Amino acid sequence: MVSYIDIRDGVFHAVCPLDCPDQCGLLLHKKDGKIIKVDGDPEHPVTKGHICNKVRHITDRIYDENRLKFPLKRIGPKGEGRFERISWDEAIQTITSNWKGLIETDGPESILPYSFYGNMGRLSAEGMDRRFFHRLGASLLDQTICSAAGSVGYKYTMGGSIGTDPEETVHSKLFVFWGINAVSTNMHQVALAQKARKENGSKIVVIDVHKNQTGRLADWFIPILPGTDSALALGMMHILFAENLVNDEFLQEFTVGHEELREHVIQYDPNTVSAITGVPVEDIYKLARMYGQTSPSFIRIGNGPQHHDNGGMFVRTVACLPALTGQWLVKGGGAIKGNSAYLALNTASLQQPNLLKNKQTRVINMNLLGDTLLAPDLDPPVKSLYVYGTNPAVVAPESNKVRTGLAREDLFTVVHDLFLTETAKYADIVLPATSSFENTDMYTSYWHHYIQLQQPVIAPVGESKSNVDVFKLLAQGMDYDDPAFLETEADMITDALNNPHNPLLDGISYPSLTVQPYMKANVKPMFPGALPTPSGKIELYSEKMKEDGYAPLPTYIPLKDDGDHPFQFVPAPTHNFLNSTFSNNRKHITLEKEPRVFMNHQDAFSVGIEDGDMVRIWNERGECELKVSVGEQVLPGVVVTQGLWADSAEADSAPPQPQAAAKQLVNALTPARIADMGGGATFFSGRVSVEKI
Ligand SMILES: Nc1nc2c(c(=O)[nH]1)N[C@H]1C(S)=C(S)[C@@H](COP(=O)(O)OP(=O)(O)OC[C@H]3O[C@@H](n4cnc5c(=O)[nH]c(N)nc54)[C@H](O)[C@@H]3O)O[C@H]1N2
Ligand SMILES: Nc1nc2c(c(=O)[nH]1)N[C@H]1C(S)=C(S)[C@@H](COP(=O)(O)OP(=O)(O)OC[C@H]3O[C@@H](n4cnc5c(=O)[nH]c(N)nc54)[C@H](O)[C@@H]3O)O[C@H]1N2
Ligand code: SF4
Ligand SMILES: [Mo]
Repeated sequence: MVSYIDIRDGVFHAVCPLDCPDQCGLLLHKKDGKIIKVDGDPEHPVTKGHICNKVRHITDRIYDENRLKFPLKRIGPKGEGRFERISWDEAIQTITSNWKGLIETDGPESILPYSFYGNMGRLSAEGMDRRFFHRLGASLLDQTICSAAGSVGYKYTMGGSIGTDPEETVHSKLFVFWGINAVSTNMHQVALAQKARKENGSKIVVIDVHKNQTGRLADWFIPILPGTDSALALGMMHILFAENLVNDEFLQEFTVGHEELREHVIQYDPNTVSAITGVPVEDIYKLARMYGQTSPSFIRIGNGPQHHDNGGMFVRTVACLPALTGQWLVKGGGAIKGNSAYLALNTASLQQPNLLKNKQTRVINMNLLGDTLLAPDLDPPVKSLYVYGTNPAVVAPESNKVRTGLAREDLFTVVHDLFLTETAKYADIVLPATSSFENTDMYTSYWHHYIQLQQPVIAPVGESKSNVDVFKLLAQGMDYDDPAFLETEADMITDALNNPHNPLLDGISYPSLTVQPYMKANVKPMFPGALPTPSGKIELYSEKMKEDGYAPLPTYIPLKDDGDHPFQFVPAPTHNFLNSTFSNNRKHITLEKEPRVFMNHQDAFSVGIEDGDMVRIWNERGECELKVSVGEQVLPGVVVTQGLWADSAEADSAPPQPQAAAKQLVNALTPARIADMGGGATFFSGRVSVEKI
């Protein structure tokens, strides 16, 4: 639907749609019907006019000449990328007649929706799509690729995705960025820390396996071996208890299991912990004492250490630290893993699982896409895949398996995206998607507490359509006449905001969002009051974990055996891309330059590799080729890459590389093993060999 603002020029409020905690308020400058400039909105209470470079250049993406403008059907082999234009009628007709056939022959669960948060809009990412697939009775997707393990781990300790209000962290005296590359991935948390450092002399500590931009701005950077962070947190607890740096009143009143924990952490003495983590004994003491003696202290828990075999237990463990020193009662103290619970919507109204009519549909873990597509005995087999808001051929683990699965001749694949992504090249039908500035949608941050409405600022590019509109068309094509598919975006937002279980949304409505660009959840102090854990307190000991088969106390569990390769492989995200988004846009590729692998000089010396050499990185799952950067940025035994690069670093539609020949595809090497909790991903728990080419 085109709104009145489409025809006017001027400056318009907008919200960043990307999967980034900051969810910046934007101002779009529009002239002659086109966005000519993107700025931060100085009025946004948290992001205050500052935005990242990626989004400053987002118009290069929105108006990229390669944006999809029409529906396409494949005319060459899967993966090759040859398509021809078709009409929307033909596209919808082809998809729905295929699905009607599959429902007859194999049942609706042979159809698998595969999506993630390429656009964080709640209607786009989990609105009309869910209604549609519920009505169809498709397989359900368990969206585990990002923060599933850590969210479950945090929940065992704290009861839900609730943490410190980031606006208050400016009062903190100590910021611990733990496994988060916040300069790239949460820049406004860094801005708050820098303000505190400047105004109050606050200290910034970064604990990471890679001295990246965030490590470089720290007052103290602590390098650690991958997957060993729980041991470091337990070593800190050992010292906090031993040196009586704990807050006994807080422990008594607000926690369960502090006596058990005190006994339990005796085994994690600094010598033992140092041997596990690679952190020197004196640094473990220094860190524990700094943490125990500084108040307020704030821990920003990142996604890095939770993308491991033991990632859930890491977050569960580190989430105990603020309780030991009573930080939850101190303004600006505490921790943030994620804050999504404060803005929890009425998902039953938004997603309408009632349309499933009590059918139990199977659930497929998205990290297992390759295995799922290749499984010989899955009943029913997945015969159709509908991909939107994600690019699994690049971002999913074990990508060679994923691509082999996508190449299956009997798999009917539809991809809805703004670009002909690596995944789209395998599709039978490709549908063009609008950018978020062409749609109405609602955005809730998972870090700060603000909610924002996006209304269309520009007209859809070409014949592109929003996710909501495509699912409405698909519903029509399937002859579904449920009222759920007739609702407007405004209706859906109203449904979603009307959540009797979340009083923090009181007063926030669709009409109020149309006049107030930024509305905040009515957040109250967390203590005193009951937490959503079984005991209502912070669970240092968790009976629920015991029931679920975990150690009930925080515990260090080593990574799984991943073969005999000498290096731990950490393929992390990068500054100028957002996952694989922007990896196909010329401006962003130019900013990012080229993909590299970071290696310690001792390792490089011992295998005869020099800075700037091209190396082959390989294991049983696959290989890739990158330029090496030798130095002190990583510990010996660890290699790190940054960025999910496109198959071809050329922004134009260069001939696609055949399957498994994409040289920069780091996920060819990553394991599709499932983490300890929540079905999470283990991108950083793989091992590799490295050799000079
Ligand atoms: N610029 C940019 N911003 C982004 C993204 C992006 O791709 N680019 N992605 C977005 C998304 S979807 C997410 S989930 C977030 C993720 O953002 P973050 O929370 O920052 O998580 P990661 O970038 O995955 O990893 C963070 C850090 O963990 C380190 N690390 C890896 N393993 C370990 C370990 O075992 N221990 C410790 N201590 N550190 C470890 C890595 O070196 C990396 O510096 O960022 C979002 N924002
Ligand atoms: N090696 C390694 N792999 C990783 C990670 C890592 O750290 N290392 N991080 C993992 C994490 S945390 C995450 S969250 C995943 C993320 O991976 P993805 O969810 O795949 O994220 P993107 O690569 O940004 O792809 C999003 C796609 O959605 C499309 N899109 C944007 N808006 C819309 C829309 O409105 N409609 C439709 N239909 N499409 C749209 C974009 O054009 C883009 O192609 O990657 C994971 N993969
Ligand atoms: S990607 Fe993050 S930092 Fe950049 S504009 Fe969007 S919300 Fe802000
Ligand atoms: Mo993510």
